[in-house]
Amino acid sequence: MAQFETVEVSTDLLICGGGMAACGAAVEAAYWAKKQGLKVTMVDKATPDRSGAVAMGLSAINTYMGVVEGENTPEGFVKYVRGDLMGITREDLVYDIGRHVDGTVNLFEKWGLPFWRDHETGKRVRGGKWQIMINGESYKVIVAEAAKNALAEMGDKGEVIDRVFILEPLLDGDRIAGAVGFSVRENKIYVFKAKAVMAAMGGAVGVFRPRSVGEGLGRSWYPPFSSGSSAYFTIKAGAEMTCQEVRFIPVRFKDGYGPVGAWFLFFKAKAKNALGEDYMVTNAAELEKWGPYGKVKPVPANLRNWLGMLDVNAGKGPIYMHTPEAMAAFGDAIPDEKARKKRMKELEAEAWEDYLDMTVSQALLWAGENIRPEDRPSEIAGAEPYFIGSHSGASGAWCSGPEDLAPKEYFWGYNRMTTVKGLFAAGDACGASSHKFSSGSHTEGRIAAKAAVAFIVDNPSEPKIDKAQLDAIIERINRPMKLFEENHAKSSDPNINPAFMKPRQYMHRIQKIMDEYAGGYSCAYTTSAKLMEKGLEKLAMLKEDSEKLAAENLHELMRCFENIHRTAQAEVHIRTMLFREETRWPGYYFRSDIPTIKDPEWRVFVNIAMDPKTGEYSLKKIPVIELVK
Ligand code: SFD
Ligand code: AMP
Repeated sequence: MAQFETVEVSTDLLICGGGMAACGAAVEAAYWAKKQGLKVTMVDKATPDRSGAVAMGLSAINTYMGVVEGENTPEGFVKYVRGDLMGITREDLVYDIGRHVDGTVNLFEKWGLPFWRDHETGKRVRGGKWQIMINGESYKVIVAEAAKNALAEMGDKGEVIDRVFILEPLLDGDRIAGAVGFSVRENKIYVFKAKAVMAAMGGAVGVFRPRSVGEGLGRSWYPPFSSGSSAYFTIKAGAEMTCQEVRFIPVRFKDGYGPVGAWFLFFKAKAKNALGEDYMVTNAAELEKWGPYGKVKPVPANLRNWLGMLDVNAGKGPIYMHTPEAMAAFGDAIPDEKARKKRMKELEAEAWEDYLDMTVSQALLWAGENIRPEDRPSEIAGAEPYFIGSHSGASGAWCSGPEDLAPKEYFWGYNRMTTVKGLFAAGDACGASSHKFSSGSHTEGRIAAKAAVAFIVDNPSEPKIDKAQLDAIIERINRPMKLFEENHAKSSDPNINPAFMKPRQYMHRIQKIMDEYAGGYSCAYTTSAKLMEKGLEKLAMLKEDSEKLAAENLHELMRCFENIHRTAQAEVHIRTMLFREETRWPGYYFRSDIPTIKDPEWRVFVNIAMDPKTGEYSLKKIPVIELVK
């Protein structure tokens, strides 16, 4: 068996991930670290040019205030996010994004990202109140280039390491000391020693059974390579986690997973049931049941889902996005025949570009199913659950807020530092501040990096590495390939063996458990205490069996540990849903044993932490403090 070489990297700030938040962190850290003579290292399991959620590009920037233009304010943003999350959000964190995000968006344009501009006014074209339209196929390439340039300008104090999968945190008592990872291309284990570490490894996909199975397996809305590493890393370090029950169920164009935002907001399309009824109108009375949040405008994303689901459950599905109607309405408003035809052609191009910029598979599916959006409506459906702190979910680490805004309960020294000293989180990794999206995640990376550099300046001592902990991790990395090597000859098919389990088999098992016991799409996102207790029992057995994961090559080795990362996310999710004795986000999940919202009793955050020494979980309620009236 090939031996792993151990490579040691000493740095000051270690940025784990190469996505939107990590690229923001790199740009900002380079600026502050240069002044202090500090080193910054960014490590991505892929390569930042095309890694993470923006790999395929995007067609809109979903968070742009337009403060200078007088369009929105950070206060308005806080009210919007609070409403959308049914009252549960960290207003200090959300406000902090709101007041800084426009500066980040301006940088994107300076770096070369093409924005849609109104021909007459020259203004950026709004997709919706908070969204602006971009020609964003190369969005990530542009953002990554700026990050790499910033680090390159630091000379030997700045480095980007590609294709290294970050596996485990290293701790020195209650302080972070670095991380261990392995190359997915070479037999190398990387030991990173750092004074501060940023977790920016995205969200979690593939925890639940996806709708796309069989030949469609791997197709998902959020990237399949976001496998819960941020959650695992922060949980394993002992950080307090928040909102782990708040999964996101995106309604998407069915099977291609094309996002719906541009259709609802820019094209002003309506979604209707198979009888042609607008469920947002016919089911509006249901909103009364969900307290003050049913009256919020726009209707919270989970309640929009819920109203649609009621029709599907009543046998009125499928639900269709009425693209032809919406496109025709644009044309009808133009009396001149020539101008109307020209506008219709533009609209057709915009409809296709929306997906060619962001979700190519949707454009392929339209082509494959002979769908012209101007002629035929498309089916939409709720997808499998995702864990994504930057979008309309909220799961992530519990982080300190900004000094000038955060109440004392939410402040412990450094902005976006987790409850572990020196460990920071941004983007999907940072919880309770939803609706950051791509621009807000980059902004949060910048905020966190600035604070991380300040932490390093205040805490310049080298953390100590615990040799026993490191040796155990290295042994763990070696095990799956060793297991394969020693046992594969016991059967003729390398995937079926009495001595081991391949990562794909493990993945199917965790997805089945989560789907059936924790409210996956095939159970209409419905669960109950008894189901969740059973699910936890099965997860415990799965965790035992994870010792039998085997890998034939480095790629499968990564798959093994991706699954182990997903399992940590799965466990905190079930435990937190079980703890919260209400149904607060119908349309995301529904507790059939406690089917109502309980305000104000449960208008609280639920935080969960694992003790790294014992592996025991503890949960607690934390008050929601309203800052914006
Ligand atoms: O339409 C490891 N998002 C949208 N944001 C917008 O602003 N506009 C949109 O139009 C958006 N839409 C959308 C979006 C995403 C996707 C997939 C689609 C459509 C189809 C959301 C944003 O993309 C999202 O909010 C941010 O990208 C989040 O940023 P961040 O940094 O938290 O996550 P990332 O960009 O996915 O990066 C993660 C990085 O971590 C790496 N990584 N590296 C080392 N070791 C490990 N173990 C690692 N695990 C992961 C990844 O490689 C990556 O570099 S719409 O639907 O609303
Ligand atoms: P999506 O494509 O669903 O991810 O949505 C993109 C953006 O539009 C996000 O900011 C959503 O919250 C928002 N959005 C999507 N659909 C609607 C809707 N029907 N009403 C208001 N906002 C929406």
